[in-house]
Amino acid sequence: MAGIIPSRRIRGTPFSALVEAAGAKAFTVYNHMLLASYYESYEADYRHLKEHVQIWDVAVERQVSIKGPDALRLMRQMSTRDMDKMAEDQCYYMPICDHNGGMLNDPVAIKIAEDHYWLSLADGDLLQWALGLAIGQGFDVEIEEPDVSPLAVQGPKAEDLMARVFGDEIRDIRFFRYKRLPFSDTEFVVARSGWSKQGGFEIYVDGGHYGLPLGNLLLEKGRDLSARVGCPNLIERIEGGLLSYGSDMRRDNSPIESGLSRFCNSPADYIGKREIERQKLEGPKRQIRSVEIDGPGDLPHNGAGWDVYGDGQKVGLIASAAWSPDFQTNVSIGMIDKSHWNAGTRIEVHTKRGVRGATVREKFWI
Ligand code: THG
Repeated sequence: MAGIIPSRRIRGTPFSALVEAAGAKAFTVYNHMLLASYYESYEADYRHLKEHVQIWDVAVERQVSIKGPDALRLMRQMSTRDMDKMAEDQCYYMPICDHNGGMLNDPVAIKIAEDHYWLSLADGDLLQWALGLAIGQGFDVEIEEPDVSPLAVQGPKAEDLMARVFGDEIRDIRFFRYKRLPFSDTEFVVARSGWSKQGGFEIYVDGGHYGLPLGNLLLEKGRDLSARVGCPNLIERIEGGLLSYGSDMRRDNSPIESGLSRFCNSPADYIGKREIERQKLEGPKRQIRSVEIDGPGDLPHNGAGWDVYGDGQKVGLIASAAWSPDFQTNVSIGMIDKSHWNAGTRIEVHTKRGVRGATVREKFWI
């Protein structure tokens, strides 16, 4: 495939020079910004991520900053989670839904202050939803996309590398909590989070000009740890059941269908609550499932997903699949109808190169 031309619409990031120097071989577009898909290959990147430490340009996780006297009020309206229980140093993974419970995004929210939140977005123009709600109801809040770009440090050696740059304080940061830590003449929000199951941190780089100095320092201090520039890895995130909004679920799916019921516990009258509570009681029609697709590992890539059939009927869609070197099978994430979602059910996956057998599983791989 030919290259992508960056422009004001398809933006580079503060770390783009690092990504290019490291030789990213393929890109996708996410929040109107470039995101590397792999460097050496999906499999080589995967092996390295599971053994060492990688530095990821995830600036595409753009922040929507919501600040002002009505910030908490707006967050209570948008979030399926209990905003009043959020600690001052906490991050929340949260579905945000329309009035029918259809998912609009699944950001990580960060509480910056009592009257200030960042929503670290998945792919989608959620700023416009927040702005519309605020303007339409006359809320006293400022809503903007600040110059804040997450840099993720992921892998089993992430903690050691981070300690060399930010000090041993980072070792005490709990999962989905953050500390403000000094860097150069400023400080950054540093959270224990990230879109892998290998452990690690996300640094919310506030000010694009700090991007390259920080990235280069991490690479330099991580040389003997085999630190490399990397990116979220398709195989590893499927093994871990980390969902990609826009692919695995979208506006026609509720958080209950997306397997995110445990994050729908707000006592507030948030948007979408009626349908979400109904589905919690009565159960959804379909739901996210871990699906193992029979080998070999040469599934053709397919932008639209693969239709799933059972007993001669269409019973679902698989949007993400890859060969797993560790589990020696095709790992995948499917949205499967209730009739066929029980663990052990055999289904058929229709690909451009023929039909493959597959089995619904109880859980993801890692
Ligand atoms: N980090 C930040 N922003 C993001 C992502 C991120 N924005 C886009 C995208 N990723 C949002 N989607 C997810 C999906 C899963 C998780 C985080 C963001 C995740 N889930 C944990 C899990 O499934 O193991 C559980 C989280 C919890 O228990 O609270 O981490 O990665 N900044």
